[in-house]
Amino acid sequence: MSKNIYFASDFHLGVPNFEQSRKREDRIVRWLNSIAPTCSELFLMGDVFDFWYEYKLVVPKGFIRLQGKLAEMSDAGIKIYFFKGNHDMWVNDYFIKEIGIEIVSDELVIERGGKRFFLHHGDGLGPGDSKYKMLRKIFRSPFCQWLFSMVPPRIGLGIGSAWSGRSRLASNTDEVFYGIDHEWLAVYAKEQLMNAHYDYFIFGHRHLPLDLDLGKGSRYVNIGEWINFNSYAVFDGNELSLKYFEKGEQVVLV
Ligand SMILES: [Mn+2]
Repeated sequence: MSKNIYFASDFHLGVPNFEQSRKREDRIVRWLNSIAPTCSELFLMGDVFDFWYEYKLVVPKGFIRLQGKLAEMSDAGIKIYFFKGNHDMWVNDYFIKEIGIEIVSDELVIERGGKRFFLHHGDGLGPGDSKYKMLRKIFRSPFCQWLFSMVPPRIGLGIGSAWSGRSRLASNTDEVFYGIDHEWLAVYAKEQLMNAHYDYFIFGHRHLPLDLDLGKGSRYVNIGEWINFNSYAVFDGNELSLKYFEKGEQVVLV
Protein backbone atom coordinates (compact mmCIF):
# COMPACT_ATOMS: atom_id res chain seq x y z
CA MET A 1 0.00 0.00 0.00
CA SER A 2 1.32 3.43 -0.92
CA LYS A 3 2.19 5.71 1.93
CA ASN A 4 1.26 9.34 1.61
CA ILE A 5 2.04 12.50 3.53
CA TYR A 6 -0.87 14.86 4.16
CA PHE A 7 -0.86 18.58 4.92
CA ALA A 8 -3.82 20.62 6.20
CA SER A 9 -4.32 23.75 8.28
CA ASP A 10 -6.70 26.49 9.32
CA PHE A 11 -9.63 24.45 10.60
CA HIS A 12 -10.34 27.35 12.99
CA LEU A 13 -12.41 25.12 15.23
CA GLY A 14 -14.50 27.20 17.61
CA VAL A 15 -15.81 29.79 15.14
CA PRO A 16 -18.24 31.13 14.19
CA ASN A 17 -20.35 29.16 16.69
CA PHE A 18 -20.61 25.78 18.37
CA GLU A 19 -22.94 24.18 15.78
CA GLN A 20 -20.93 25.10 12.70
CA SER A 21 -17.66 24.26 14.39
CA ARG A 22 -19.02 20.82 15.33
CA LYS A 23 -20.10 20.18 11.73
CA ARG A 24 -16.64 21.16 10.53
CA GLU A 25 -15.05 18.91 13.13
CA ASP A 26 -17.18 15.99 11.84
CA ARG A 27 -16.04 16.76 8.30
CA ILE A 28 -12.39 16.84 9.39
CA VAL A 29 -12.79 13.49 11.17
CA ARG A 30 -14.40 12.03 8.01
CA TRP A 31 -11.39 13.29 6.07
CA LEU A 32 -8.98 11.76 8.59
CA ASN A 33 -10.87 8.46 8.35
CA SER A 34 -10.54 8.57 4.58
CA ILE A 35 -6.79 9.24 4.59
CA ALA A 36 -5.73 7.11 7.57
CA PRO A 37 -5.22 3.87 5.56
CA THR A 38 -2.69 5.57 3.27
CA CYS A 39 -1.21 8.10 5.71
CA SER A 40 2.34 7.77 7.01
CA GLU A 41 2.69 11.34 8.26
CA LEU A 42 0.18 14.09 8.94
CA PHE A 43 1.19 17.75 9.11
CA LEU A 44 -1.39 19.97 10.81
CA MET A 45 0.02 23.32 9.90
CA GLY A 46 -1.51 25.81 12.29
CA ASP A 47 -4.80 27.43 13.32
CA VAL A 48 -6.38 24.06 14.00
CA PHE A 49 -8.16 25.86 16.83
CA ASP A 50 -9.42 29.41 16.57
CA PHE A 51 -8.28 29.86 20.13
CA TRP A 52 -6.24 27.58 22.34
CA TYR A 53 -4.60 28.28 25.61
CA GLU A 54 -3.63 25.56 28.04
CA TYR A 55 -2.89 26.05 31.67
CA LYS A 56 -0.81 23.70 33.74
CA LEU A 57 -3.92 21.77 34.80
CA VAL A 58 -6.68 23.12 32.52
CA VAL A 59 -7.39 22.87 28.79
CA PRO A 60 -10.27 24.38 26.76
CA LYS A 61 -13.45 22.31 26.36
CA GLY A 62 -14.47 20.82 23.03
CA PHE A 63 -13.01 19.26 19.90
CA ILE A 64 -12.83 15.81 21.49
CA ARG A 65 -13.69 13.92 18.30
CA LEU A 66 -10.72 15.41 16.52
CA GLN A 67 -8.44 14.76 19.48
CA GLY A 68 -9.69 11.18 19.77
CA LYS A 69 -9.14 10.55 16.06
CA LEU A 70 -5.63 12.01 16.18
CA ALA A 71 -4.82 9.86 19.22
CA GLU A 72 -6.09 6.78 17.37
CA MET A 73 -3.96 7.61 14.31
CA SER A 74 -0.91 8.34 16.43
CA ASP A 75 -1.39 5.05 18.33
CA ALA A 76 -1.55 3.28 14.96
CA GLY A 77 1.93 4.58 14.15
CA ILE A 78 1.10 7.66 12.07
CA LYS A 79 3.48 10.50 12.87
CA ILE A 80 1.59 13.75 13.52
CA TYR A 81 3.09 17.23 13.54
CA PHE A 82 1.20 20.19 14.98
CA PHE A 83 2.45 23.60 13.87
CA LYS A 84 1.76 26.63 16.02
CA GLY A 85 -0.55 29.01 14.15
CA ASN A 86 -1.24 32.59 15.05
CA HIS A 87 -4.48 31.43 16.70
CA ASP A 88 -3.17 28.44 18.61
CA MET A 89 0.45 29.31 19.40
CA TRP A 90 -0.15 28.66 23.11
CA VAL A 91 -0.13 24.88 22.90
CA ASN A 92 2.18 23.43 25.49
CA ASP A 93 2.70 19.77 26.34
CA TYR A 94 -0.91 18.51 26.47
CA PHE A 95 -1.03 17.08 22.95
CA ILE A 96 2.53 15.83 23.22
CA LYS A 97 1.64 13.78 26.30
CA GLU A 98 -1.93 12.79 25.42
CA ILE A 99 -1.63 12.17 21.69
CA GLY A 100 2.07 11.77 21.02
CA ILE A 101 2.06 14.70 18.61
CA GLU A 102 5.18 16.72 17.80
CA ILE A 103 4.81 20.48 18.17
CA VAL A 104 6.55 22.69 15.60
CA SER A 105 7.09 26.33 16.63
CA ASP A 106 8.36 27.89 13.41
CA GLU A 107 9.56 26.51 10.09
CA LEU A 108 10.37 22.87 9.52
CA VAL A 109 12.54 21.70 6.63
CA ILE A 110 12.10 18.05 5.68
CA GLU A 111 13.27 15.79 2.91
CA ARG A 112 10.96 13.07 1.62
CA GLY A 113 11.26 11.04 -1.58
CA GLY A 114 14.31 13.07 -2.56
CA LYS A 115 12.31 16.35 -2.38
CA ARG A 116 12.99 19.23 -0.01
CA PHE A 117 10.03 20.84 1.72
CA PHE A 118 9.93 24.16 3.54
CA LEU A 119 6.98 24.10 5.92
CA HIS A 120 5.58 26.93 8.06
CA HIS A 121 2.14 28.14 9.13
CA GLY A 122 2.94 31.34 7.25
CA ASP A 123 2.32 34.03 9.85
CA GLY A 124 4.89 36.79 10.25
CA LEU A 125 6.78 35.94 7.06
CA GLY A 126 7.47 38.09 4.02
CA PRO A 127 7.22 41.85 3.59
CA GLY A 128 4.81 44.03 5.56
CA ASP A 129 2.51 43.36 8.52
CA SER A 130 4.96 44.87 11.01
CA LYS A 131 2.19 45.36 13.58
CA TYR A 132 1.47 41.64 13.66
CA LYS A 133 5.17 40.77 13.72
CA MET A 134 5.55 42.84 16.88
CA LEU A 135 2.43 41.31 18.46
CA ARG A 136 3.73 37.84 17.60
CA LYS A 137 6.92 38.52 19.58
CA ILE A 138 4.90 39.71 22.57
CA PHE A 139 2.41 36.81 22.40
CA ARG A 140 5.22 34.29 22.12
CA SER A 141 7.40 35.71 24.88
CA PRO A 142 7.73 33.41 27.91
CA PHE A 143 7.15 36.37 30.25
CA CYS A 144 3.80 37.30 28.66
CA GLN A 145 2.72 33.68 28.63
CA TRP A 146 3.63 33.40 32.30
CA LEU A 147 1.61 36.55 33.05
CA PHE A 148 -1.40 35.16 31.18
CA SER A 149 -1.10 31.87 33.06
CA MET A 150 -1.78 33.83 36.26
CA VAL A 151 -5.19 34.89 34.90
CA PRO A 152 -7.84 32.39 36.06
CA PRO A 153 -9.26 30.18 33.22
CA ARG A 154 -12.77 31.62 33.69
CA ILE A 155 -11.39 35.00 32.64
CA GLY A 156 -8.44 33.99 30.41
CA LEU A 157 -10.40 31.56 28.23
CA GLY A 158 -13.31 34.05 28.22
CA ILE A 159 -11.04 36.76 26.82
CA GLY A 160 -9.65 34.29 24.30
CA SER A 161 -12.99 33.17 22.93
CA ALA A 162 -14.31 36.75 22.76
CA TRP A 163 -11.18 37.75 20.86
CA SER A 164 -11.32 34.72 18.58
CA GLY A 165 -14.92 35.50 17.56
CA ARG A 166 -13.64 38.70 16.00
CA SER A 167 -11.13 36.94 13.75
CA ARG A 168 -11.29 37.50 10.00
CA LEU A 169 -12.60 33.99 9.30
CA ALA A 170 -15.55 34.51 11.61
CA SER A 171 -16.59 37.40 9.40
CA ASN A 172 -16.03 35.11 6.40
CA THR A 173 -14.49 37.63 4.04
CA ASP A 174 -13.61 36.40 0.58
CA GLU A 175 -9.91 36.14 -0.09
CA VAL A 176 -8.65 37.08 -3.55
CA PHE A 177 -5.43 36.21 -5.33
CA TYR A 178 -3.11 39.23 -5.53
CA GLY A 179 -0.83 37.91 -8.26
CA ILE A 180 2.41 36.07 -7.72
CA ASP A 181 4.50 39.23 -7.24
CA HIS A 182 2.16 40.51 -4.55
CA GLU A 183 1.51 37.28 -2.68
CA TRP A 184 3.81 37.92 0.29
CA LEU A 185 4.43 34.23 0.99
CA ALA A 186 5.49 33.71 -2.63
CA VAL A 187 7.83 36.70 -2.24
CA TYR A 188 9.21 35.18 0.96
CA ALA A 189 9.65 31.77 -0.73
CA LYS A 190 11.54 33.31 -3.65
CA GLU A 191 13.88 34.99 -1.17
CA GLN A 192 14.58 31.63 0.46
CA LEU A 193 15.36 30.14 -2.94
CA MET A 194 18.28 32.53 -3.26
CA ASN A 195 20.00 30.72 -0.38
CA ALA A 196 18.94 27.11 -0.86
CA HIS A 197 16.82 24.93 -3.08
CA TYR A 198 13.41 23.71 -1.97
CA ASP A 199 11.09 21.72 -4.20
CA TYR A 200 8.02 22.73 -2.25
CA PHE A 201 7.02 25.55 0.04
CA ILE A 202 3.87 24.68 1.94
CA PHE A 203 2.09 27.31 4.00
CA GLY A 204 -1.34 27.86 5.51
CA HIS A 205 -2.50 31.15 7.02
CA ARG A 206 -3.46 32.72 3.67
CA HIS A 207 -6.91 31.04 3.69
CA LEU A 208 -6.74 30.71 -0.08
CA PRO A 209 -5.67 27.47 -1.79
CA LEU A 210 -2.83 28.26 -4.18
CA ASP A 211 -0.44 26.26 -6.30
CA LEU A 212 2.14 28.60 -7.80
CA ASP A 213 5.20 27.95 -9.93
CA LEU A 214 8.14 29.86 -8.43
CA GLY A 215 10.57 28.88 -11.17
CA LYS A 216 13.81 26.98 -10.53
CA GLY A 217 11.79 23.78 -10.18
CA SER A 218 10.06 25.05 -7.06
CA ARG A 219 6.40 25.45 -6.12
CA TYR A 220 4.49 27.32 -3.45
CA VAL A 221 1.39 25.47 -2.32
CA ASN A 222 -1.00 27.14 0.07
CA ILE A 223 -3.26 24.59 1.71
CA GLY A 224 -6.17 27.01 2.18
CA GLU A 225 -8.69 26.51 5.00
CA TRP A 226 -11.63 24.34 6.05
CA ILE A 227 -14.56 26.75 6.39
CA ASN A 228 -15.00 27.24 2.65
CA PHE A 229 -12.54 25.02 0.82
CA ASN A 230 -11.75 21.80 2.76
CA SER A 231 -8.42 21.96 0.97
CA TYR A 232 -5.31 19.94 1.71
CA ALA A 233 -2.12 18.75 0.05
CA VAL A 234 -0.90 15.21 -0.38
CA PHE A 235 2.58 13.98 -1.30
CA ASP A 236 2.58 10.44 -2.69
CA GLY A 237 6.36 10.03 -2.57
CA ASN A 238 6.70 11.52 -6.02
CA GLU A 239 4.29 14.38 -6.56
CA LEU A 240 2.62 17.00 -4.43
CA SER A 241 -1.04 17.74 -5.21
CA LEU A 242 -3.55 20.23 -3.85
CA LYS A 243 -6.92 18.58 -3.26
CA TYR A 244 -10.38 19.30 -1.94
CA PHE A 245 -12.48 17.11 0.34
CA GLU A 246 -16.23 16.58 -0.15
CA LYS A 247 -17.97 19.76 -1.24
CA GLY A 248 -14.89 21.94 -0.97
CA GLU A 249 -14.80 24.50 -3.72
CA GLN A 250 -12.48 23.93 -6.65
CA VAL A 251 -10.73 27.20 -7.24
CA VAL A 252 -9.05 27.62 -10.57
CA LEU A 253 -6.25 30.12 -10.56
CA VAL A 254 -3.85 31.13 -13.30
MN1 LIG B 1 -5.78 31.05 9.92
